[in-house]
Amino acid sequence: MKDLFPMVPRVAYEGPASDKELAFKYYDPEAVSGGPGGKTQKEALRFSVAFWHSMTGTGLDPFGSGTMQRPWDGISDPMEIARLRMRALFELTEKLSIPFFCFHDRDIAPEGESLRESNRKLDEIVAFTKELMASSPTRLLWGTANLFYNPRYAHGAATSPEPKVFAYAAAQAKKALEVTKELGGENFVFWGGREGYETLLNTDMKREQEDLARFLHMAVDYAKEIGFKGQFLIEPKPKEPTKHQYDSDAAACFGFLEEYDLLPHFKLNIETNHATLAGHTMQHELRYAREHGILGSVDANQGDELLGWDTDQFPTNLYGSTLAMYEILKNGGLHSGGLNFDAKVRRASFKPQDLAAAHVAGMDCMARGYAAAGRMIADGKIDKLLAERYKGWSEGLGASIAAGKETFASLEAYALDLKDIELESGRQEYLESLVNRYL
Ligand code: XUL
Ligand code: CO
Repeated sequence: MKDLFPMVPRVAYEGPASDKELAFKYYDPEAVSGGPGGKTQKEALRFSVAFWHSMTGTGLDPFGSGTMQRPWDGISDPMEIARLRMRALFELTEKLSIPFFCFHDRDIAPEGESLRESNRKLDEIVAFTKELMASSPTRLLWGTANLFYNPRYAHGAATSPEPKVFAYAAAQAKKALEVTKELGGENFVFWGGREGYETLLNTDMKREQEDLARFLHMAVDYAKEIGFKGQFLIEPKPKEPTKHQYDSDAAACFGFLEEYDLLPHFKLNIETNHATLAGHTMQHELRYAREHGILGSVDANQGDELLGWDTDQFPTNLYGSTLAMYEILKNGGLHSGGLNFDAKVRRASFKPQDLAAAHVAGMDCMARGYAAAGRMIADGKIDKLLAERYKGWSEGLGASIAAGKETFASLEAYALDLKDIELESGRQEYLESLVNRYL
């Protein structure tokens, strides 16, 4: 088949000294070096292209039209465009040694007049995708249903006050689950873009959350019925497009999953820019998820500290990627999850080369962070200092409190005449400079 991106070469690892834009300086797909675990970097990092940003996105923003130069420019048949986009996806993943991709149902095939017609178009593109997969190493990391774009979802999908919308969303998610299974997807994501509210004056919050939980239980039941073995993931985000989204951060998701008996079935897909919008660091969100056993996958991107919205930039911040990879390594990796570049090139980066360069930049940043986090863990200084900080809890009084042997009264008896409790320093500046040494 003719190349759709002839200007994008097969990208190879050339090492940190390389000056080439389209060469890997740190990501060495087949190399086992770079982090602990005996896996190749490709196996450990499990990179993925987000179909919606990289293939469907046009560069459109509220102030201007699309800018992207793509091989389907000037073509008017939406199904022909859909096939070209899918071919382009496989070309990009293969040239860049990216093992996975992710999609929403409506990214890969156009929506029809009815759900029946949309399903028919989707089936056609899924069959075409399967053909491409037969001769390609590219696999599906996750699929999802777009339950936010169409005007019918203006008040929410699973949380809409209109039951007909709930039914439509359920039918759409059912189909998305079927095609994800058909394409061998390893996970299935729910991002509640419209599952929230603009004002509580018109919102029955309790009812909406119950409806959302019911919807997710239906998904779990249907997966069982059709034998879909992939991992279900919820993607936290606090706001945008709604003012308040129910899945606002990892802790809110954990509480929700626990309350509605969904914890055995769901983990989280944590996105860097969503963490920032929630007022957390990515490390905080990953730490919370990992310590609660629900770290499933990552949407690897970054925001802009000066902008308060979801800019979805490719990750190039080494400090952030290192601390994220530190949590991921402590989680024993991402298992069936991966590092999905839920990121878009800037509107002014409109050439196909920019799309390749952006992925190269993101992969190099994450691979370098992976190596740095590996050094951090292997060196063990941070783990040792952390253990020392809490050592009081494994001896004497601390051990007794931790074992549940003490009460307010017994502690009062202990504390009444205590004087001069000696504290250790938190040593934050030293720890931060220690991290810089691993970078
Ligand atoms: C939106 C977002 C979505 C999800 C999938 O902010 O991150 O693209 O990743 O629906
Ligand atoms: Co995302």
